[in-house]
Amino acid sequence: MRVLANFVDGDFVDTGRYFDDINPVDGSLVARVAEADDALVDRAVNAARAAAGAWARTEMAARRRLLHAVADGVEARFDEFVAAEIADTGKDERHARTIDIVRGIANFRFFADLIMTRHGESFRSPTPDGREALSYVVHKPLGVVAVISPWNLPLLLLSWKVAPALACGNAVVAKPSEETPFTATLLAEVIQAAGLPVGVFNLLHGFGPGSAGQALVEHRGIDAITFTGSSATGSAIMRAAANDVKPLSFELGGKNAALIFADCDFDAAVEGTVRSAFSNCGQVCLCTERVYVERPIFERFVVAMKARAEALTVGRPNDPDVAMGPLISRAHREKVRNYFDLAVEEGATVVTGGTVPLFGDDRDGGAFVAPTIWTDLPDTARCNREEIFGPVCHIAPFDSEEEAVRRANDSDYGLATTIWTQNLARAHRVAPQIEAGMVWVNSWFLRDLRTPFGGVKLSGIGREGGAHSLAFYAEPSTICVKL
Ligand code: NAD
Ligand code: 6OD
Repeated sequence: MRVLANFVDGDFVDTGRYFDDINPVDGSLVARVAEADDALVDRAVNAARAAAGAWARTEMAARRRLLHAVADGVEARFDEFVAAEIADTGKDERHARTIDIVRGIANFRFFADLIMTRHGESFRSPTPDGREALSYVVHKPLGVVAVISPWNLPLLLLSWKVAPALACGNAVVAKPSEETPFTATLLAEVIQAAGLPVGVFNLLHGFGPGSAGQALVEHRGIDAITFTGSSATGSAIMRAAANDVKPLSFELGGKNAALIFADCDFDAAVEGTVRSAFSNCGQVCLCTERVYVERPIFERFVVAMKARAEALTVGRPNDPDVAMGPLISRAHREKVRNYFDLAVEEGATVVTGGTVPLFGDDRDGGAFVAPTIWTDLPDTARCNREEIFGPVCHIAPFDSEEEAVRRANDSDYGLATTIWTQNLARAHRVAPQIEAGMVWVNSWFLRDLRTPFGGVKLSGIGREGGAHSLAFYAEPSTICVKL
């Protein structure tokens, strides 16, 4: 059985204490994972501290070359990365091939090149004694950055933070989700082979509370924390970071709305909403869980969504007909099933789904659920307010633009909203009124890596992407010279 080891100070470290990496397709064991203890967390942070200074002084062009070498290394082992991501998550192969691993590579290339474009500021100003001062700004890496990532898009979201942190000259200690340690370990192999200096990148395996996650965020040797995951974990990390007032960047949960206006391209809106609700088994922070449809097309929209959801094939990731794999784990499926029960208690009409499919083979040991659509819940229902993070959406009618905006914004979260309309004036009028970090019009999950990404309210703190990432992973320092 494969053992996934930690990567600390340039070496792979097997601690001899293991947890299981489980395949959610059938419950089989993918690998045993060596859990980092407090001593190893300490070693990793110290290794990163020892390496940080030289890495910060390394020529930007050399850092760029090394990050491209990492991208080359992932590309060279592309199929292995795809297989590892699928083994850990059960996600459909098309998703892993065209989104997860491709974006993992793109993240390294994008930030490798972007760092070369960073430019400074300078100002000349008169001094009180009639001379002049030149003020200019230098950008300093933060030092050692802790990267904590979730399981839904494992390599994509890990590299989204590791790449800019390294590009800016920081050393990194990363902890991927305990559910998805595989591609992170392959990435450590690639980074070692690419020749990054020892200690610049370290990888720890483990859980959150009482394990490597908590030990890492509480460690005094960490200079900043960048985290993607649930809002509840974000709160816990914020408390841990408070004593040392550590800089934080948080990409957290969502309860995202879609606004479907009667003047939309109907088929495109249905297709887009099926994608935004059920992609990756509904386990993307940007997934739509609340759908508001203008009343004249409401009934037709529900009927079309039901037909499309029921046509989605649920099953094995490598079956080309399969559109949806399992949830990440049996434990997560229990959470989603509890919402199935709660929705009925709260008065939902179950349009489709709300069930666990039975296959009559080894997949019954997995974590599958059927794509699920509800109607008739009030906006105050817990199923309409809490992030479920499964292939589930509620569809409700609305009567006016003002009402649509008000109900979209009536949420503790504010990550993403989609608007479907062919009236561009309406799109431009509505979009800026939406309380979310991202609004898509007639589309979903189109990403330009230069744009700011993040959320408002419970959905996060700060923005990453393009210049916003460079702003988080380095600190400007002003130097003023009297001339
Ligand atoms: P999670 O919060 O349970 O775990 C995320 C990571 O944090 C894991 O590595 C976990 O081990 C670690 N962790 C947990 N408790 C910790 C603690 N006390 N201290 C330090 N580390 C700790 O999230 P998840 O279940 O892995 O991911 C799903 C959640 O992530 C959803 O809420 C989803 O919306 C959110 N998410 C948000 C974005 C975004 O960009 N906004 C992207 C992906 C996922
Ligand atoms: O595309 C990205 O950069 C990004 N951070 C996506 C997040 C998806 C959430 O599951």
